[in-house]
Amino acid sequence: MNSSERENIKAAYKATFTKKIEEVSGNCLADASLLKQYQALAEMVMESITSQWAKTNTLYNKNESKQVYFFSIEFLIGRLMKSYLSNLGVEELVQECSAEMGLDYEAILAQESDPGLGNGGLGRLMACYLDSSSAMGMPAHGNGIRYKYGLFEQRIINGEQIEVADNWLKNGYPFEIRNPDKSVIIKYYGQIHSENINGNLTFVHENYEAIMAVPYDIPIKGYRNETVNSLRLWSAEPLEAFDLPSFNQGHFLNAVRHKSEAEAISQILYPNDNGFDGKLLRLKQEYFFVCAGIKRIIVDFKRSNNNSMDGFSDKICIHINDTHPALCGPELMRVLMDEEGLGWEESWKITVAAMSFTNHTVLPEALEKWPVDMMKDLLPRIYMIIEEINRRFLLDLDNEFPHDLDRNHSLSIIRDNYVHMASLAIVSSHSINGVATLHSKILREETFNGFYQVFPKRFYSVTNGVSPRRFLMNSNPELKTLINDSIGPDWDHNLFDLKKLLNYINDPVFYQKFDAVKLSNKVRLANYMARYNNVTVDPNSIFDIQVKRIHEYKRQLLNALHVLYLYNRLKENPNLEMAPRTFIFAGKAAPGYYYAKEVIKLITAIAELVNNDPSLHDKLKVVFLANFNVSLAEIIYPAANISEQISTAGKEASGTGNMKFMMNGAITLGTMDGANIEILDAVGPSNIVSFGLSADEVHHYQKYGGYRSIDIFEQDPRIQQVLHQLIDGTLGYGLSFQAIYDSLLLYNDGYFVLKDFNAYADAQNQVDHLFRNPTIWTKMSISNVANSGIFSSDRSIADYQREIWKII
Ligand code: 26W
Repeated sequence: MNSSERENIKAAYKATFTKKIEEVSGNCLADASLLKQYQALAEMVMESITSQWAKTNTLYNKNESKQVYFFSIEFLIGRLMKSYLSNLGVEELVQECSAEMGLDYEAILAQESDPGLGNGGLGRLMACYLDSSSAMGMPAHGNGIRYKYGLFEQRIINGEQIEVADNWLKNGYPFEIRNPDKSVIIKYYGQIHSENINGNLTFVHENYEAIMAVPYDIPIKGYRNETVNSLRLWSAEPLEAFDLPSFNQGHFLNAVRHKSEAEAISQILYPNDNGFDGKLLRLKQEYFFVCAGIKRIIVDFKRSNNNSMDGFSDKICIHINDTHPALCGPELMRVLMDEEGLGWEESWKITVAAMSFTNHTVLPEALEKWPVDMMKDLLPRIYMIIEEINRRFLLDLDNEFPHDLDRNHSLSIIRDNYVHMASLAIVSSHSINGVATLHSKILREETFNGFYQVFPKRFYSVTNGVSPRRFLMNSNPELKTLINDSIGPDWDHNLFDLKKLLNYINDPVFYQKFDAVKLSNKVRLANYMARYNNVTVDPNSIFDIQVKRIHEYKRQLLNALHVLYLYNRLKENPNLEMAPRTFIFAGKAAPGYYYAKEVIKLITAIAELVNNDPSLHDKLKVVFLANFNVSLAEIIYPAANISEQISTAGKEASGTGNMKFMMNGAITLGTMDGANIEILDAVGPSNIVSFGLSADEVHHYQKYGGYRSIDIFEQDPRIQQVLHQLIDGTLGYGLSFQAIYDSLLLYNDGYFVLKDFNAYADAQNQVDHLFRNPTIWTKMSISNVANSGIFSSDRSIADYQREIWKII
């Protein structure tokens, strides 16, 4: 495009935008609020996407290519405007025009609410996979729930977490289209009768309670290509809003009761990450989006397939993201048999061929199991089908391993009066995979070993990945520009090309530019902390960052105890030689997770102690940033020097924050857990700092005993001092962290915090030494960016295509 063409386009953009402002606000541009400016821009974006969207759908409706559907109870998509603009290739243009019109581009973008429709890793992974599928021109769609309230907003008041409802829809949401014509009726409760109709045994569902699932579709626009896939989120509504007879009889509350009961199903996201609580409403949610999603897939498939189900599993992949959508198996069976009239054998073949399952956690407390009575009551036909799936599976088992009662019992989908959802997912899928090499190994050898012996060929591994567009190009534009200027722009289509940066690994000029980018990102975060936390930090200090959900296994406690230890060292020796450090934490605790909330309190108490002690001469600062979400994450990762990935080995399935940090040049300080192991493989041992027990060692202690935390306590005066400080008033008058203290000593430190303390302190010391040699540090940092290509979610999607969905 030459410059006069560009000027024409800019003039057209400005005119359209000005007109749009009038349309959405009834005001002229000069009087339009930021919110209206954002809404006008959003409408323009939707207008430029929808025709491509329609074209993509027409193509898909021809039924030529295989379609993947991600069923997930969470999609943590984050703000979309920047992605849309950049994927359309118009971001610079919009930025320039905004500036010329005197508008604040960043402030306009900040008007968008951040849809928190997920808790953490699992939900964010789905968003990255949708982003990558579209970028790669692959037909893949999301199917989930349109929660009216997403994950709570976290405020920190007096050092404690306070939860506030997340009303993300309060100003409307411009990127969704409501499609009531595609609604699906969902049936709960009631009884099942079998009838003989024309010689066929037919199941009839009676006296059920029906509600309506209404889809809202969000376009997922590919990066600079023609593909626009869909994220379909279902909202629950009553069949009829108002019960007129009740109203007329004066029963006003009754008249609307049904409405609020129906709406309750998509009202709120359960705020638990890695912890199962078997609430009826959650089971309703799970069936809700499964039933609605499967129905639409079948309707669309048949319409483009001469009204026949032939070839269904050659054209449709139903991918279940952890066990929350595991009812896809029995639901597909139900539709195939009861509605499409197929027999069991044929339906089962289709179901297993269509379904694949990814597991995301090995924590036993997260594995879903539903009480038989609850399932039977709420979903009578589904329960019948699960019983039959199980009966046939146990028969097969008995043929293969005769009289092996223990095995039969431990693999039974229904056992001890519960329906075990992982077992259901495994039996009804053709593939099961973990999310990192170590995690997949643990699934095969421990968690699902029994199933592995029965179905060895069903087990795969696909290491997670993250979107390089969201977590590098869009959130770290200065680094993007530096990379473009150095190796050219083509790495945007193949992140492995970042390896070309290794050509600069000894180039002092490049070092300077690279360091300047990091510093600029740190200044941005420092400004944020000054504004929201009222803490002044030195942007030249080491930004040592741990951001993720607060959980015992993630061991924020290990980090916090070490900060306290460092504080003690500095108090003892104010001249201690060390690079100044800023320890930054962020993350939400599940509202009912007392212990995790105590950890937040502990961190904020340590921050209070450390930040207000002038004798430390600003060598140490501690900040807890409230309300960690995708938008905040985008500011944090680019500013990090150290990425804390310190879970008890064997517990973190993969981790994806670790990859986002690495892509932005942070050095991983980590245990040999999850994808940290693969980060080590990618960067080499000299570009990572690792420490601590291995997963095998942890496993050994857990199985055979032999670890006594009290022994470590007794032998190590540093640990004694730090643990006493938890309860002796050091951390604030009247503040005592007795529960944490007890977990470490009385209950033998289940997550090996004290066991790993020494190794962690040594590793932190090593970090200090490395950082004080800027040449070595910058080299390490560049190596991390250069070798992060393998952690692009484009690579993960390519792996799924090849191994799991067998596309191309
Ligand atoms: C039923 C309660 C519940 C809710 C969410 C149980 C389990 C979950 C998820 C499976 C937990 C989760 O988010 N797991 C994370 O998944 C990421 C993506 O694969 C991994 O990177 C993280 O290591 C894993 O903790």
